[in-house]
Amino acid sequence: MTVTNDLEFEQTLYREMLLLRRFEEATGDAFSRGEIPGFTHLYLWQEAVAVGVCSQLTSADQITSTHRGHGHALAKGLEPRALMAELYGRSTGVVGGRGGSMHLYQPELGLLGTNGIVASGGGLACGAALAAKTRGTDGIAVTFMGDGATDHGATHEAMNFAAVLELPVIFVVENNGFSEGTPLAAHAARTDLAQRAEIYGMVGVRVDGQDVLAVAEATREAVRRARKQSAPTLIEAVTLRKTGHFVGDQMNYLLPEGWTAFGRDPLEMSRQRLTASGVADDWFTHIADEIDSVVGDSIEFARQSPWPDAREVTSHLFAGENNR
Ligand SMILES: Cc1ncc(C[n+]2csc(CCOP(=O)(O)OP(=O)(O)O)c2C)c(N)n1
Ligand SMILES: [Mg+2]
Repeated sequence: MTVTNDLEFEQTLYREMLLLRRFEEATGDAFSRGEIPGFTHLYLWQEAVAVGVCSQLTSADQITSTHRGHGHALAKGLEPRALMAELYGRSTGVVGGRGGSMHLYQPELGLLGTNGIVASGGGLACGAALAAKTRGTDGIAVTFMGDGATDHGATHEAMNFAAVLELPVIFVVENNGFSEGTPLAAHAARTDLAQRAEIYGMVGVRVDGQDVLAVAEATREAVRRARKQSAPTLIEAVTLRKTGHFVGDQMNYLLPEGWTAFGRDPLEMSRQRLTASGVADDWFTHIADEIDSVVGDSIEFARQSPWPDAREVTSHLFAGENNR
């Protein structure tokens, strides 16, 4: 059986994508109200990538993520309350309110960190994959990165390293066409990023990043290759950035010809397919109500949670010295 003919499976993915969508919409609103400090990048309209990829992983498989990482964290199983409280800087957040949006860690879920340093995740994923291979587990590692990260030297090193050491790593490039205000064609002469895999000696596939089943299917194959053959794969998921680079981005830069922020909505695509397969409107209403209450609850939880204790500001800095 392939992943593309299982109705219940797609319903699960739809629900998950809706959670990511509503969570990010609520995050954007809370940020605009001044309730969330710092800086935040939303994962709107890229939901099919995180959800499709993570649907093929176990909690023993590690992922590394980016500055745009809330969706990856949720798709890997992070509790909405623990994420929202972290964004609010509260002690009940996943890392006690110390990390915020770009430093979300929960290794027992396989969440090896969102990360504000562009292109830093590839090397970390290689490390996790090397550890799994050395220990003889069948764990694998996935690194999510943007198109911008593909032209950073650290990504080249990581891909070469994974290929030459035959590591069970999947490089997922979310090609949303932009690196901040720079369109891909302004920093890459060849914009078909999957073809780069060939020079490293690994398999590269380009997939429709708005189609959650297509992403899941490509990942299933890459996971098989990683687990059974200990071979890396590069998946380029073609997607789009629905909004500005960060919440508050005025987008007063030159948009490339043909750019439209109103491309294909992964949720709508999935909904149409489910409807055609006989899923009734009631089901969608029920799921939306359920998700709205989960997200609303996460906001209330975050608001009511205490701030971290200032006396613990130096905790977790040194191994074994957590109470300094
Ligand atoms: C090493 C490094 N260089 C520059 C930046 C500033 N920066 C933050 S996000 C970003 C754009 C990344 O684009 P992409 O990888 O395509 O991800 P997207 O924002 O599209 O998801 C840049 C240049 C950074 N955080 N780290
Ligand atoms: Mg990008």
